[in-house]
Amino acid sequence: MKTQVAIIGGGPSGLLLSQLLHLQGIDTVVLERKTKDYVLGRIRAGVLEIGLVNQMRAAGVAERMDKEGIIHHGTVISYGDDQIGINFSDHVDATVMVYGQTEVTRDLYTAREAMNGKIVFDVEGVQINDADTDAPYVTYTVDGSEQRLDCDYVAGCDGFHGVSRQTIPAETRREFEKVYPFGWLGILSKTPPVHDELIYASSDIGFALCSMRNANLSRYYVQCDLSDKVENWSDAAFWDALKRRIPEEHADNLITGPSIEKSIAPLRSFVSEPMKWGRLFLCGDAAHIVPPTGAKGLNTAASDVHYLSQALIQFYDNGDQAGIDGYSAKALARVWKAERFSWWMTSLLHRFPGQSDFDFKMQQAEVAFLKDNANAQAVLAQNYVGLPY
Ligand code: FAS
Ligand code: PHB
Repeated sequence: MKTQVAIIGGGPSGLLLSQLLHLQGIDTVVLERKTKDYVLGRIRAGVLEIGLVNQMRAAGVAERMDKEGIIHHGTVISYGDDQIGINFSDHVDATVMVYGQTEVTRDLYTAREAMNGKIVFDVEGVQINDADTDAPYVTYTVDGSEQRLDCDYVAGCDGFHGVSRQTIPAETRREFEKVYPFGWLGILSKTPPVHDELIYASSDIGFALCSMRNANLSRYYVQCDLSDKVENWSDAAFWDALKRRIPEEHADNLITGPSIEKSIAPLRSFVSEPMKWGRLFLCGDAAHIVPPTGAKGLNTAASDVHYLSQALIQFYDNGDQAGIDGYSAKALARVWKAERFSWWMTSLLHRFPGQSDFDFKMQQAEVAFLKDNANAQAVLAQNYVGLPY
């Protein structure tokens, strides 16, 4: 089989890239290790920056998002008894859209299938070959038979545990990592959200986040130990921990219910440079990971896809290689700003095991400055709604 762009991974990065390239007449094949149902069963991001919203609209897959998504004009940061309302429009001319990553991925699959996009599920043993030559090809197995896909370029959209990043020689890669000494225990419940905006809460016993998917589907998180296991957390224990971490006025209004999904995500900051090696490009979690505190994971994958799709469209349109050659530097410039904001939000709002009294005072001073200073709030708003592409 031959294609112009082989895309490894059928998550949001791979699907959005495939859709944007298809609309410009560029042929792609998406190779996905799991089934579609498995991919759609993963509960992840919930907040879309305007950049991703606009890409969904440009990709022609925004109808349901624009109907069911919820526009948010601000968010709440609470620290102990203090609550700081960040009203985005006081600082930037932008909002965010609350619409689950699961729905983004579902909309992309629906569009790809409606346009007869070539997506191969349940692939095994994907290998990227000769990426450092002018004739790369991908080999894989599906239904027990070995396959070869010749292509012009390979987009590694296969997430943190994929094969693409490992295809770049270790001596070429520079990896940067910070692992946080805690995780997030998240639940999904068919209950009305506790507040009409997200609440990022920091308390003496740890962090909590009140988020949502729609008027009757809420997403909540509490900071948990790295050694914690989901089975150790009953729903009652989760709701109790959440109530004790969020402001009393919200805790009193919290409507609880059975969890329909419960999972623990570790928190790490990670970047692998470069994001291009020969004719292989890395996109999204294949190249970088952020702690979800700043809602930047999916959104930074989206900016990678923007830069890469524009570069490939430019090349196939007129042979201009500038975008392709400049992809890694351009993507990384924005990636590192998302890493910084996610690290800052995580450092500000979590209780670190063994945190020194001095570090605790620094956290309190940072919150006090945020509360009192409009410029500090503007910086948070600019980063939260999404820095320009
Ligand atoms: P993905 O990991 O989503 O997709 C990669 C795809 O490649 C997967 O479908 C995988 O099956 C496939 N694949 C892997 N190896 C392969 C191989 N060898 N061959 C073929 N296919 C292969 N971000 C937020 O903004 N907010 C959040 O709350 C949030 N929560 C998260 C919770 C968890 C547990 C995780 C892991 C991530 C979370 N993220 C969150 C980040 C997440 O949303 C990612 O940024 C987003 O999924 C990135 O999309 P992709 O780059 O497409 O990678
Ligand atoms: C979510 O709704 O899952 C969510 C929202 C904002 C975050 C992280 C997760 O920062």
